[in-house]
Amino acid sequence: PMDVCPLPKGVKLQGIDHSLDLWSRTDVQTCTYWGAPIMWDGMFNSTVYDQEHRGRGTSVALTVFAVGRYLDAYLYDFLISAELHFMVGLPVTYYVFTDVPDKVPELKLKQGRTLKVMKIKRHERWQDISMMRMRTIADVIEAYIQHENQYIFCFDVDQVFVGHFGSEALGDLVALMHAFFYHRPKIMYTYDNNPRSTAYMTEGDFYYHAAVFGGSWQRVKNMTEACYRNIVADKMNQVEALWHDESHLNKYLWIHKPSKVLSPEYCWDSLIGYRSDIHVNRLLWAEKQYRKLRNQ
Ligand code: 2GW
Ligand code: MN
Repeated sequence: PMDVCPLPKGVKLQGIDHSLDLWSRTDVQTCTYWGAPIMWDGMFNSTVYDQEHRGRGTSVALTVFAVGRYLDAYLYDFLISAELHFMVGLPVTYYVFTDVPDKVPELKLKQGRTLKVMKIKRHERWQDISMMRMRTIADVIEAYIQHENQYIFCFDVDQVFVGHFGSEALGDLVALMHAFFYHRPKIMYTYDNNPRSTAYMTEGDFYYHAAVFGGSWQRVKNMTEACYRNIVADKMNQVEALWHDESHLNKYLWIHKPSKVLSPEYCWDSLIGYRSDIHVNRLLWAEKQYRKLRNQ
């Protein structure tokens, strides 16, 4: 309901008074052609969103996977930084999925925030570790989240919050513009290019990054189930999409348009360097430790 494009000052839409919003970005695309806002810094007043969500009693689930060495490498910094910046002021339930539950660091969380550790089995291939998240997310929504949280956000673990990532990012179905591709011509998007894969696509809207997606539990359940079904269908045909779960996510979001798109300010890679349209960093890619982590 709050997924609306910039409105004239003073207009109230579904309970949200957007007259406090600044809507001041003219250097970037702020709205998709199907009417979803693209959230850039300077477009919104986060206090308005916080007030609305606190009034509604919104609570948010966060899922993150830390399997094998990724736990030691990334999980602590991810969680500590989420406490400082992710949905501050709202109740948050962290779901940490790992094969080594004993290694999850004990953290003192802020009031209203809880952490649940879920043991999962470790897949042989890293591609499967990544892809099977879709199934696990759908399952945990079914088992727990649907009864406890209205919204869910799903994250890669190899990143660190460095700035406000708040309730303005909540919406029915939320996807993130990939930092590498948002300013590039569509011809460079790395959609799956194999007609035998269910993720195959020849045109799209944006290249979305699978490191961050979210929405209402209903919409995210539908999306993760559909992606998982397609991943299984591909396995039956002995094909694998070019960028694994990310390819399936992009295909789904081409057919089912997101109701809100996050700018790359919501997941930036410092290695890209300075860009004048990136006004703030909210989440940053952690340094890749491929040599240490991928050759085990
Ligand atoms: C992944 C690759 C190679 C070796 C290990 C792993 C690995 C991943 C692992 O050992 N343990 C683990 O918990 N993971 C989880 O999968 C972790 O949450 C991690 O953030 C996520 C995705 O793997 P990652 O971050 O190494 O892959 P990226 O940053 O290249 O991810 C993009 O592409 C992926 C598909 O290839 C996914 O779509 C991901 O969401 C994208 O950001
Ligand atoms: Mn990652």
